[in-house]
This record gives sequence, structure tokens and C-alpha cells, in this order.
Amino acid sequence: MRPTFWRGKPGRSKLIDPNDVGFNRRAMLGLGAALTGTLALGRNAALAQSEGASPPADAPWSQSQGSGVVDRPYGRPADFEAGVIRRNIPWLTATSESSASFTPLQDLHGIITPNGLFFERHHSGRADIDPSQHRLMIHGMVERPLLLSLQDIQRFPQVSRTHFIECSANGGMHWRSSQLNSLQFAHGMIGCAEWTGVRLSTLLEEVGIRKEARWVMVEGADGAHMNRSLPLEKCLDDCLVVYAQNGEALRPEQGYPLRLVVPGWEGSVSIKWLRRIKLGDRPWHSREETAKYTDLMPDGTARGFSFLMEAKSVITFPCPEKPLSGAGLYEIRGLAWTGNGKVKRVDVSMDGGITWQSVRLHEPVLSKALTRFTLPWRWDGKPALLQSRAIDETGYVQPTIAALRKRRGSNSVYHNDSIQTWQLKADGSVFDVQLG
Ligand SMILES: Nc1nc2c(c(=O)[nH]1)N[C@H]1C(S)=C(S)[C@@H](COP(=O)(O)O)O[C@H]1N2
Ligand SMILES: [Mo]
Repeated sequence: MRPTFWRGKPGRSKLIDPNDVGFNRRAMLGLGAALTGTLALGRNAALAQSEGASPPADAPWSQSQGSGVVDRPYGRPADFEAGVIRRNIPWLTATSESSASFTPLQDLHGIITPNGLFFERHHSGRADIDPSQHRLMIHGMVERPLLLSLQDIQRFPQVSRTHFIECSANGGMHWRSSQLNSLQFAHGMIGCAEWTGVRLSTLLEEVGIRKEARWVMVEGADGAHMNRSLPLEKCLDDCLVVYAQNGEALRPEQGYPLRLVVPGWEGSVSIKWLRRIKLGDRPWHSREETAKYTDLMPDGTARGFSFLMEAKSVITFPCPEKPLSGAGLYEIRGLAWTGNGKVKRVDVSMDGGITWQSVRLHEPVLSKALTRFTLPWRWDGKPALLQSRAIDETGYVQPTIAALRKRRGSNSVYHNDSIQTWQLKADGSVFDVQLG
């Protein structure tokens, strides 16, 4: 597909599709002149009249020097991007300390979540820790208990891995019905970053695992002292103790100066502000694995230690926040992920799941990371029901909400990995709906 171009002033710009207007280079060069006095004309006419005209007129920023390099020692987005922010839902939680903010997936590209937009989920607010005072204790069923400073930890062999972290409550409001009509609020408790640190297995080797050890308790230094139990096997497999996120130190919101990353498992086990790792022979049954982070099943029993985040996907364009503007050629865009490893295939349906077609997965397709997909689509302007469905390398197929309710009932909060349906109306607006 050929690229598209923006024209006009910020706030008044309009997307020009070169496939629609008989695009050529001369027409492109004339865009600036075409703007003056011709905004009332149709875009085909505006372009046709611009043949042979001069380059875009100089705006004020082209007629003066820009700001010097000392202006912004730490960069920030353009002022025009002020609407691209994490958002929270004030009524969802009693306080903003024990709450969550949501990643604006509708405004993001590729697979990496910028650090300032990574969703937050805190049980006792954000801890602002002085790294020189922070310590990590590793003890319990180990040969040589250790108390490590951040400097100590940074001397161990370093690894970088790209993984998503998704709160298991992502989509939790949707168990009973659609809510809030928003991609950001329905799916934004997920982020994907390149995490850098040391393998947990390296640290456990250093302390020496006693042979009775089976489980590992991990605890944070925030006011909640949030703690979870993890099977030793997972800790030795792919868990990371990280101090960096997308090339810079972790953000305080993400657990500065040290957090655990448990790839592919529910976000609540990726303990932030990590201060203690204790080995034992059984799980601790802490608050966050009994009263919380368990799933009430249809027969009234509760499912515990439901760590795995199963395959999921969502169309990020169009979406309620990003409607279509008239029939024509578009690119459907979305994200897919799975805690099982790699996404193998993503299908998209325009008719609410009656017919499906496979889409293009963008490289790189990484294990337990977000995967970007796109599909060119010429919209005929008629109503449609857009869905995406992820299939992972284990063969797991993302379920419909109806199938998921059959298996799990509707008393759950966590682990809703069901297919999202976007209802596209003839005017281009998009609504969050559920099909029965
Ligand atoms: N110490 C501590 N770790 C924590 C939490 C917390 O409140 N305290 N919240 C957990 C939950 S429920 C999730 S979903 C993830 C969120 O990570 P993020 O805030 O970096 O997005 O952190 C987990 N780790
Ligand atoms: Mo979470």
C-alpha cells in the first residue's frame, strides 16, 4: 500500500488517501497552494487545481530558528499530543491509591508501550524509593541467604527481554455486559516493554536452592507489601528481576528501582518495588491469592493460582475512540498476545464471527510479547461487526464471550480473554457490543 499524507494546519488536517485521488508527485508538491482558498472544494478538485503550484507555504515554524538543545534536557511529546495520556475511572475504586490507570492503546503504534503511558495498578499507591536505601533479601530454604543492594544486583550478568504485563482484571468490567464504550478502558490494563535486569534463576543459583524448596514468595516494599507465591519451576524458567524498562531505569510507577517480571502470567505476580524473595515448600496463601486473584466458578467453587494469561487480541483501529470517516480504503490494526508463548495466527471478521480471514502479523513476533497485526480493508460504508481472534502456538483459540461464560459463569472479575466485538455504524462511529 502507498503511504498517505496529511495536509493543512494542526487541528484542521484531513487524511488524503493517494489511492482515492489519483495521487502523483506534482499534485503532492502543490498541496500548500491548494490549501489557500480552496478548503471549501472537494479534495479531488483541490488537488487537481494544484497542478504545477508551489510548495507548501511557510508556517511560522519555518520562518524562524527553533528552540535550542538546552531547552529540554529530558524530552517530552509534542504539545499537540496532550490528549495521549493514561486515564483512570474515578468511580471504579474507593481511592486513587488502590486503583489503576489505563494505557491509551488507541494512540499507540508498534508493540512497545512508552514508559510514560504504561498502565499502573497499585494496591497502596506509588512508592517513591531512594535506590541507595533499597535492599533485596533472598532467604528461606536456601544455603546462603543474601541481602543485596541495587549495585550488587547490577553486577550480575544482564539480559533484556520484551514482554507484556497484563492485569488479570483487564476487561473485568465486561463479564456481565459491555461498559464505557472505550478501547482504553476495556483493554488498557496492558503494556509491553523491553525489560533489562538479571534472571531470577541467576540470583537463586547464587543463594543455593535447598532441595525441599518448591515455592517462592515475592514481596514488594510499598505500603501494601504486596506478596504472591510462585512455583519454583516458573522462577527458574523465565522470571526476571529488572531495573530497567525500554532502555532507562524503571519508572517509579513500574516499581523503581527493582521489580519482578513473570512473563505471560497475570500482572499481579510481577511484584514491583521488589524487596524480598523467600523459598519454601508450599504456597503462602496470601490475601492476593485467596480473597483476591481467584476466580469464582459457576459451581460456586473458587479457582486459585490461575496464573496464565491466555491468548487474546483486540482491534485498535477502528475503535470507539478512533472512528472511520467515510467509506474507502483503511488499514485495520490491532494487537494480539498470549502467555503461552508466541501468537501463531490472528483472524479478523467483519460480520460478527460468521466469516474470518487471516491477517498479517508484523515482525518481530516475540514470545509473551504484544504482536501487531494489520489488514487492508476497503469499507463500503455499511454497518459491520468487527472482531479479531488470536490463536497461539499451543493451538489455544481465543474464545467468544458466550463460550467463556459457559465455561466460567459470569461471577468472575479476572481472566476475561474473550473476543471483542466493535459495532461499526454507517456514520463511521464504533461501539463496544457483545454478541449473545
Ligand atoms: N508491590 C506491588 N507490586 C505490584 C502491585 C502492587 O500494588 N504492589 N500491583 C500488581 C498488579 S495487580 C499488577 S497488574 C501489576 C501492574 O504493573 P504496572 O503498574 O507496572 O503496570 O503490578 C503488580 N505488582
Ligand atoms: Mo493486576
